[in-house]
Amino acid sequence: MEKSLKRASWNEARATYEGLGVDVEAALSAIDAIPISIHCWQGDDVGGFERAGAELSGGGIQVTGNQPGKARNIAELRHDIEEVSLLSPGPKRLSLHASYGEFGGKKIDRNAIEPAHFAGWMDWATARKLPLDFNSTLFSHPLAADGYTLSHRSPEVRAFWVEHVARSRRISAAMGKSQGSACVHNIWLPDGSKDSPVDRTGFRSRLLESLDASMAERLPASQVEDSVEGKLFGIGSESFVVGSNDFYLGYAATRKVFLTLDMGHFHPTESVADKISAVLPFVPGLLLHVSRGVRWDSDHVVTLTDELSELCRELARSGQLGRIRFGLDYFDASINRVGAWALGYRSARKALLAAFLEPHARLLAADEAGDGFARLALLEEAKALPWSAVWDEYCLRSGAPLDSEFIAQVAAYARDVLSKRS
Ligand code: RNT
Ligand code: ZN
Repeated sequence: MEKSLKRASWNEARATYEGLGVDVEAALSAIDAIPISIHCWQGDDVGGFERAGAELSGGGIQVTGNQPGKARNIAELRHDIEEVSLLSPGPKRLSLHASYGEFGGKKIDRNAIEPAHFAGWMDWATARKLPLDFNSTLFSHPLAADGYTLSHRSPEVRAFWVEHVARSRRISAAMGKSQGSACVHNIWLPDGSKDSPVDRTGFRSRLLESLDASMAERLPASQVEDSVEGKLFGIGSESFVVGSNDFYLGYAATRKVFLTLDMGHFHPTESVADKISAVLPFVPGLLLHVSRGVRWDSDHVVTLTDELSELCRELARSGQLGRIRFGLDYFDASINRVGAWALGYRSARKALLAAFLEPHARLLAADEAGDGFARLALLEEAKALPWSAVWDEYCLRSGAPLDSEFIAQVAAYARDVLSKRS
């Protein structure tokens, strides 16, 4: 019964869009060409598996909440990722942090990690047709405990982290090679201070030197896409962040690496959507970290906000999809982790869909005619178009639950799997 009603809404929606000059099938194909990279770290509160019970520490990021059911080992995390995949329609990748390697109970420090520690992930991901992305991990470590890594005053500490990033790049390249699709390697580091330093210049010149040293080895762009991620502030780095957006914009433009734009890393009145067209002429590509900032926190679960919708519209309008990567970045331990994980994915996918259903030709015509009123009115009309009927069809075609089935499926997994974890 419900499914036949869905059919009727779908047919009606398709006709409505046709009337506005929008080809719904083309929009569905367009979003099917955009993989969303699922971040591994929502399942275990950014703890990683370097040792049993490892936890996020330092770095100016924080997970709050104590919902039971957290993944305690790699097998549980993989199980959860499989569930998130079932709940999430559309093409996916998986973004791993370096702290999620398989170290077999041995103490392998960050300056000793190798592709072999990720061979299990590569096999697992290949079997599930899930290409991998990678992240250096420059936090939750004694040598990052005072808040500095690549820009540290100590040459020994810097050398340690340079080696870590260099090895992370090699691991990324190994992944890219084996999966036949470039692995995006993201570099984010927490360096900064609570109060204003006097020697900002010193920190930034050391970061520049360290980054250059870690990227000295030339690796094929077909295997690895390095990307640098700036930030406005973190917890404990309110007055100074060495790797600010300005710093990395210059770095990415001159070193020809990708720039990461995290939606939670800018002043709330700044539009990350606006940055896409401003930055793309100068960098080889962008990695979007799809997140949601709320007051001081940059990593709330993604929901269908105006910021996300606008970001996806700008992405759809850019005509540069080949140079934009799309990854999730949020963590919340206060609600069902798997549910939160998939909810953020689904909202991101919905925003992409709605963006590609925009009556683009009409809007552009109003824009080009200088008819500001018609443009504004059309944009308002577009917000209420029946994209949710197209979303239902997309879920049905891909075998993912409809919104009306989503909560129950998450609850069943909590009952059957998560509640059995202590
Ligand atoms: C932190 C950055 C970074 C992290 C992940 C865990 O502010 O957004 O991307 O969230 O590396
Ligand atoms: Zn981020």
